[in-house]
Amino acid sequence: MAYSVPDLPYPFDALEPHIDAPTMKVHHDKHHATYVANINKATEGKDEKPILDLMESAIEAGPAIRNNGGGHYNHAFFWEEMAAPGDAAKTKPSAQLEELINKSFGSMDEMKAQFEARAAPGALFGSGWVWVTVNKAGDKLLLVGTPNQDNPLMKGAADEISFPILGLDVWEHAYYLRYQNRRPEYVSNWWNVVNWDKVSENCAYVIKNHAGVPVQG
Ligand code: MN3
Repeated sequence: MAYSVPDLPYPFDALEPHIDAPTMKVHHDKHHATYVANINKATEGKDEKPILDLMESAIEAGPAIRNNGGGHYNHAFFWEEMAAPGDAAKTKPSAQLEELINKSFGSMDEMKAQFEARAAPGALFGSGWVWVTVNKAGDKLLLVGTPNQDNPLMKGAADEISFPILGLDVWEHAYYLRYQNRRPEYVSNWWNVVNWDKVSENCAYVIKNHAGVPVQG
């Protein structure tokens, strides 16, 4: 079974005006598809485990698995955590997630402010991702920035392995058509399309299973 690009759970234009349809189309159909084609090449003839299972040892497995396996996992995860602005606005953090946010950051507003600071070009130079993760003990949220297509599930990508519940792609291809160099504006607008029901589900999953969230494809 080869890896595949999962369908978006909404139309390409669903996230307008915060993320534009042409960006979504090229991001999903070209960028994500290229990672999938390349991870299939890198794992050809081998047993293709769920992509999640490749993450922990991806860095020691070498650049083909690290970059393309990470690229596939990260994008499959990213599509699922968003929803059309009207739908996203109806979602909210679960009691469990809200408690962890308050305990770890003080408040949702403070978490968002710290996230935006972490995603700023001065803090995360070049291409990468910013994540909200649950620590290994399952009792605290962390903010983690990773370069390129690394993620916090990979041993060696950050100080400690932790489990993403929310992640933002801050590669230029994720925002340049609409925002050009204005990455901070992309980041602050993106909150309007975050599906907190899905983030809450991710949070419950990682706390229950002490493992990363499985993805489609
Ligand atoms: Mn991307």
